[in-house]
Amino acid sequence: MTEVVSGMARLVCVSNRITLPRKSAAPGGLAVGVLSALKRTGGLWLGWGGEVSEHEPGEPELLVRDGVTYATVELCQKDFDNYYNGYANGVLWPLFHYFLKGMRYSIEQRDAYENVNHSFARQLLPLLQPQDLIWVHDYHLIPLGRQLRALGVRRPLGFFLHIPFPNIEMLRVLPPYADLLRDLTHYDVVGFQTQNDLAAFHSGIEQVFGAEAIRGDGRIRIGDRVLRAEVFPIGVDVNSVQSDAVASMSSDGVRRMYESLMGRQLMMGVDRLDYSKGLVERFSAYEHFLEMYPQNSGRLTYLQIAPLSRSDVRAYVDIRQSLEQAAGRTNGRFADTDWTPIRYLNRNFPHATLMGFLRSANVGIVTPLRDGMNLVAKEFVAAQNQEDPGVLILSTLAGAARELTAALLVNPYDTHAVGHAIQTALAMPLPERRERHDAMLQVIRRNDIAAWSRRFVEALEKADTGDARVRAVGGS
Ligand code: ADQ
Repeated sequence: MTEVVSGMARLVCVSNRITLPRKSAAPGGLAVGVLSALKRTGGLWLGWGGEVSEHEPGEPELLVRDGVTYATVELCQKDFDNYYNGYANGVLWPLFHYFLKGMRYSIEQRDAYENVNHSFARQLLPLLQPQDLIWVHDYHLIPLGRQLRALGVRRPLGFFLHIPFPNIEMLRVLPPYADLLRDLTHYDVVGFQTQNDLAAFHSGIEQVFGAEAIRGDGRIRIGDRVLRAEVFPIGVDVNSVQSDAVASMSSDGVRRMYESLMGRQLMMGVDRLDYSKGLVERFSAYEHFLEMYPQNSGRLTYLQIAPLSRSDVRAYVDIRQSLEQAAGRTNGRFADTDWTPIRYLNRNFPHATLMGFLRSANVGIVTPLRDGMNLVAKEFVAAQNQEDPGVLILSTLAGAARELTAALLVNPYDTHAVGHAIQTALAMPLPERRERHDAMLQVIRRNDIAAWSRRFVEALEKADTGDARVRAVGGS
């Protein structure tokens, strides 16, 4: 068990969803990140439990485990439709990932977003203690900081965006884009995954508040408020991924998968079923690969794990259909009586089993069309056998490409180039694989999950000592 670091301040994390202990972990990078931050420091985690309730939300339900208090709030059907599926996942998610085609804006949804944020703030308020540092996560809860301030909260408030931040020319498509930027300035610390995202945020701040708002030292001043906007690349727990991967190699699930390969090489992808993950393009790249390099026929199995997510949103129904067709077409065209080129599975696995699958893979394929970071890329690197590592094919449009420059970097839209990269990966000699892997392992160790949460919490602590406060003059 992780040792809980005790200190003066208590960490309070707020995110749309929470993952309760002992429930099978919902896939998603945010939950992985928040939980490891809280396991290190102890504290409170407030968020929606994932069930739609019949009535308006009452008081949050509390559960205490291993130094962490889980506060579960409820969402009714109307809010689930308008706030969660509507504004968060039908407007902000596509917009922030540059998919305007999938975006549908409506005032009702915008109002629901505001109301649910207000409800979160109202439910959090009685649970707060005088020494708390409050860390809000992701695009569902951008207005929460302003709402908490309006309710009188004066403690340091941080916000971390797990997904990309769009440049002002894209952001301006959103009718209330200026409000969204203003809301972000109510936090003391605003964190992004990459320099690109930070630069995009600056482009928005300049547009709304003028270039003089961004000071030479990187801080942002708006009226009497000062905030810090910085880059905090999220990472993984390298040692725990490694030990899970090694241990699960002898588990029933991983052994069965490995034996079923019958000595074939394995290429592996793990993504939530989401249009931003580039799965349709990836399937088509694999088809090109099989066309261009027929000598691989019967020699490589591509295992794609893609658990369903947000299946009530129209765009997700469409992407699912396209993928089923694409997998069916490739298998129909290239399969043999004893070989299926793509194994496509829409289900969850225990995290440790996934890590064992990744360790078994000769090639990890991570080709999102746009991604805040992408933890699977980092997990793939951490899970490898250092003596004989597999090769990572990584999209230049994933935040992780900023750090994992020793991967085989590809443009996910260039399906021929991705097909070639698969061949290059399969043929790569051991010394080159080791050199690339060593370089990537060093980076993910330096920027691991503990470093991410420690750096963010330190920035919040600085805000607490008055270094960068977003306080109204006279605030306590
Ligand atoms: P996601 O879009 O969910 O995260 P990602 O970063 O890849 O994407 O994280 C997914 C996590 O869920 C990984 O830890 C993975 O192992 C796990 N997972 C995926 N499929 C699973 C399955 N079938 N069973 C069990 N676990 C599974 C968002 C942003 C990313 C950002 C993260 C963290 O979209 O860009 O990296 O938050 O900030």
